[in-house]
Amino acid sequence: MGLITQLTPDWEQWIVSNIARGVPLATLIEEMVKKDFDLLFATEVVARFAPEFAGLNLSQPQPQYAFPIPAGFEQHYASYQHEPSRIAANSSIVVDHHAVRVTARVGAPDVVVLENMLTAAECNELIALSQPKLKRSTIVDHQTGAEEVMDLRGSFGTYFLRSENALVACIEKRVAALLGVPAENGEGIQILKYGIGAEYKPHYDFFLPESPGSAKHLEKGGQRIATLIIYLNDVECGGETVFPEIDLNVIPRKGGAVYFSYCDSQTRLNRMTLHGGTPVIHGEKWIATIWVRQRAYI
Ligand code: PD2
Ligand code: ZN
Repeated sequence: MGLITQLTPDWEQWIVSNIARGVPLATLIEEMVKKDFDLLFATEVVARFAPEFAGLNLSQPQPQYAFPIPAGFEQHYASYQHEPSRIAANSSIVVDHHAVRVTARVGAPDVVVLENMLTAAECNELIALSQPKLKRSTIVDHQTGAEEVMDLRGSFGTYFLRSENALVACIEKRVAALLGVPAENGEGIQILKYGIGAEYKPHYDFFLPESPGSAKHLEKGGQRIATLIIYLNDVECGGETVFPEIDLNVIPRKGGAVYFSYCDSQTRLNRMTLHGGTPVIHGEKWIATIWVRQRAYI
């Protein structure tokens, strides 16, 4: 028997009422697939009733992404100056005997999409080393600076100390050479694993100057200036890194990466770098993130 690709009124009612009850959309799709619905069809119909899902509409500016600049903090944002990208203009950049390919760029903000940042074997090894250490991810509360488990992230993560092992040291050296920034300015590599339905709602990676909780984080190494997100596997559907202000979605590709910078040399911040991770619809998503600071992060 073929998979179901038609919706009866009672199924339609079931989807609408469960969305209204707040059931995670990925759970609805999973239930439908268990009842022999075609996965893509189930994803499409759920997205039809909740179009913000599946990355379908995430590139459109959404009301919840509006983060007005609080009075008194305009100077941190308004005068942001674009500076030349840290990543060379070449299409292929050889760093430490390893060729990283550049596949796309956005000029302002400075966003660069890369291929072959890591080899497949390096991705596999990072996953294998991380798997036993995974814990529910936390997020920094901007008011208090404390790390808390929040629904905003819905992922599991772990991290490596700088130079924790030979592979980590090799990756840090490669990233430092690619960006022309000392390896000690990087925070330790963070690993995240997202299962079906897990997402990372749009946010900034820099510490908001107006948030009381930021001071504690700025003491060590200063502001974050740039992020490198490395994809450790291919994701069958979903799990894209989305930049809603510039209508850009980056598709995870094993070994590929997206780099973006958001803090100029005068510590002014670029709010166009709002970004998030769309829900994983099918498969799982593994990433390694390196956040780069203004100074040594010791
Ligand atoms: O997993 C992602 O695509 C993602 C999206 C937004 C990761 C991060 N932010 C991050 O690690 O900061
Ligand atoms: Zn982020």
